[in-house]
Amino acid sequence: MTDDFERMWTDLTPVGRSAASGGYFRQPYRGAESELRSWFLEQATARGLRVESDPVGNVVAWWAPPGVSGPGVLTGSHLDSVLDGGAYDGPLGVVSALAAVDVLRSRGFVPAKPIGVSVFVEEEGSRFGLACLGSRLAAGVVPWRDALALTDRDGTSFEDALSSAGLGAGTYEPWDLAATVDCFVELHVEQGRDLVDRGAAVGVASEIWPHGRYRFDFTGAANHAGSTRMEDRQDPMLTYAMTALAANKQARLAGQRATFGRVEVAPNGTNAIPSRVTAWLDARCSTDAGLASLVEAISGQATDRADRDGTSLRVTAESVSASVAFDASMAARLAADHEGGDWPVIPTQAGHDAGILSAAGVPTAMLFVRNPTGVSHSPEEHASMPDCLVGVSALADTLERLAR
Ligand code: HGY
Ligand code: MN
Ligand code: MN
Repeated sequence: MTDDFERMWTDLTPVGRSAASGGYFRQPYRGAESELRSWFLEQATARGLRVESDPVGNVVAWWAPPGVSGPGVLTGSHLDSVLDGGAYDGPLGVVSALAAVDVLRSRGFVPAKPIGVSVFVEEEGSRFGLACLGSRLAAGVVPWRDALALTDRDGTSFEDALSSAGLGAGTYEPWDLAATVDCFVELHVEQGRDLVDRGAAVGVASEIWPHGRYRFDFTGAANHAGSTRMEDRQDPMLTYAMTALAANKQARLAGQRATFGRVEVAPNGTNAIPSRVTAWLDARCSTDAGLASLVEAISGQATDRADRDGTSLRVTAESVSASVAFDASMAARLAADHEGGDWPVIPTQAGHDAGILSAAGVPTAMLFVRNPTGVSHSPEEHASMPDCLVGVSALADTLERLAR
């Protein structure tokens, strides 16, 4: 199993990797991500798996031995990355799923239900702004027309991106999840330090924190950076800066998370007061009510500041994911009775396709693999090869339990 996994991992390592930062740029329907999808199809075909893909490029490679049919056990993750992201977030779940099928076959295990290895597109929402776009479409929770109208930073619509990738369709039929998926398990590198602090290589997810992405449009008055007295300005950069500080303070007070990681300034000149600043807030809380009140508090303080600065503000929710509590009995069952003791059952503040399928009523679980630093969404993201291999065996054991 080791060489299978290591060979596949070596295949992927250079794809979409920046020589400057060592980080990954694998945005959907662009070179690197399309290369990864072709690689996946080759791997599936080499294993004799039956490949099904939908009009947006979500794909499942099925292992269904003769006489085995009906709703299957789905396992997989995503191949797209955030901008300058890590190697493990997403691909670890896909490669581990292929390697786990190899392990089960080498054990002579014959599944009583089909086992499908899945790849959902645009999980990060790093190109079109809506997190888990592929799995949301598959689950039927985002209207097709709305998805087609999403645009990237260059103004390219999702519809145009699909057609230039040779994908797309007049209409999109959500998956018949009840008929095709018995349950879903996603293996993912942990994005945090819970496992490393517990000295555990593998964990099971209990929940996903609710989280959202909110666009803040600050509008002011362009003017000369030199001849305009400070008291005469309507400077949206000032309103934005105070908002970023307020968000940080509010999140600390409430023990939650708030991040402004993306800002666009117009006209972005060195010697001119900007006319507009657009910034995106990523907010995450332990409860849905907490998320609503954190965003409300930040928006309220931003509006008050705008009034003082003579600027204006519009806040638009672009991507909101409600809290997900995974099936507790399924999590407990999968975490129990392992050599070396039960796996810890832990929360995550990161969103996943597993959250979308769980919310759509599919019995769902997540396995986490230890991340020695906890760092993610960064070139520094890492998991040790021994821990990755432990993850493959853990996933194989889990699939065996689910597909028996
Ligand atoms: O942003 C997230 O929560 C996840 O990594 N997609
Ligand atoms: Mn991610
Ligand atoms: Mn991920």
